[in-house]
Order: sequence, then structure tokens, then C-alpha cells
Amino acid sequence: MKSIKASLVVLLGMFCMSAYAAVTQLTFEGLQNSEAVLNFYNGGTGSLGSVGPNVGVAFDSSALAIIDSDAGGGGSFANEPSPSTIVYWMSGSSFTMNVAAGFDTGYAFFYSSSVPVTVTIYDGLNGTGSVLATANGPAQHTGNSCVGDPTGGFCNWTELGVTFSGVARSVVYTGSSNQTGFDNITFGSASASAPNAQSIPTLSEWSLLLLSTLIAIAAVFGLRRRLA
Ligand SMILES: [Ca+2]
Ligand SMILES: [Ca+2]
Repeated sequence: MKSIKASLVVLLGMFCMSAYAAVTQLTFEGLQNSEAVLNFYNGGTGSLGSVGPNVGVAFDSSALAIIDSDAGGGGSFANEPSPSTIVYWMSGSSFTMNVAAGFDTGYAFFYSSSVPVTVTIYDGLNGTGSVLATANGPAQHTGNSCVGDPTGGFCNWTELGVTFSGVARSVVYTGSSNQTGFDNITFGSASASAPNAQSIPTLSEWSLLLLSTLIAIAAVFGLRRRLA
């Protein structure tokens, strides 16, 4: 009986840990200049054949990687959170990202933009279904008296993060083509700068934590009774 309880505690502990560990961050490093991201993060390739980690995230054909011109690419930006590649787009007012398996808890990113940005999280694919959360930010690309590294007009980057309930399956990024860039896109956490430190347990995770703690206490008392 004691070993069964101990196994249950270990199993529940592993389940809780896996919920916290489900944090993914996309830095866009490894993509080429002006390469469409496409299935780079989805077990496939970008438009120029680059292969990234398969974390089940697909981008529509609008989303393009661009490398800082100071690092040999074509982008006029500086101080990006993970040098030297970011994601932006060149046509239309937005691009869309799908996570077929879904993600929960939180969502965060850095952006630099000459126009206001809106990032909307949906529970359906391709920006369909219910809106779970929205993150808004002002135009700020030259804010905080920023300077290039050594060049780059889009030199000010701001972190935005949200928490939400439910399971998200797509994100729509809205700003202006060629005027808005994103980097360090983070799932499962409301912080893009410290993603693993900021994981906030959901209600169901709190329930599991409470249950595993109660079972652990019961197991200890059971063991004490046997030893007494
Ligand atoms: Ca630069
Ligand atoms: Ca980057």
C-alpha cells in the first residue's frame, strides 16, 4: 500500500512538473534573411529550406524572418532580444500563427513598431473561434532614447504578456507591414524575458498540486503509523 501511495505522489508530481515545463520560445534564429517561416517550427522547413526545432508551430506565408543589417541581413533594427533575427511581414495588415496541439496559461513576446500593435489569441485555428486574450501596445520603435547597434532605426523593444484560461490554437499579429517586428514569441508563460520563472499554475494545476500534497501527507502519516 505504501509503495502505491509513493508511486501516486511521484506520478502526480511529474504531471505537475510537465504542466510547468510546457514553455516554448521562438527566437527565429536559424532562418535566413527574408525567408518565410512557414513550417520551420513545425517539423518542416522555411521557404528557403531552413529547419528548426519541431514545436508544432506553423506560420502563414506572410510571416518573414529578417536579419539585422549589422549582422549581414536587410533589417534596420537594433537591440532585438535575441540577435540577430526577428519576424515581420511585407504585405497585408497582419500574419497568423497556428499551434494545432494548443497551448495554455500565458503568452508573451517582444515587439518594435512605428504603429500601434494588437496581438489576438483565439481558441480556433487561423484566427477563428473565441478570443481568449488580446495584447495591445503603442508605437514605440524609437522610444527610450534608444540607439542602433551600431545602426537600426527600430531600436526600442517592449515586452508584452498576457495570461488566459482555456486552450489557444492561433494568434493573429496586427500592426503594419514593414513597420512592425516581433521576437522571442513565448507560449505557456506571460513573460518573454523570464519564461520559466513566470509560469503561473492554472486552476486545474492548483487542484493537482493540492491533491498531490494531500496524498503525500497521507502517505507520511501512513508510514508513521506502520513505524510506531
Ligand atoms: Ca542593427
Ligand atoms: Ca531573434
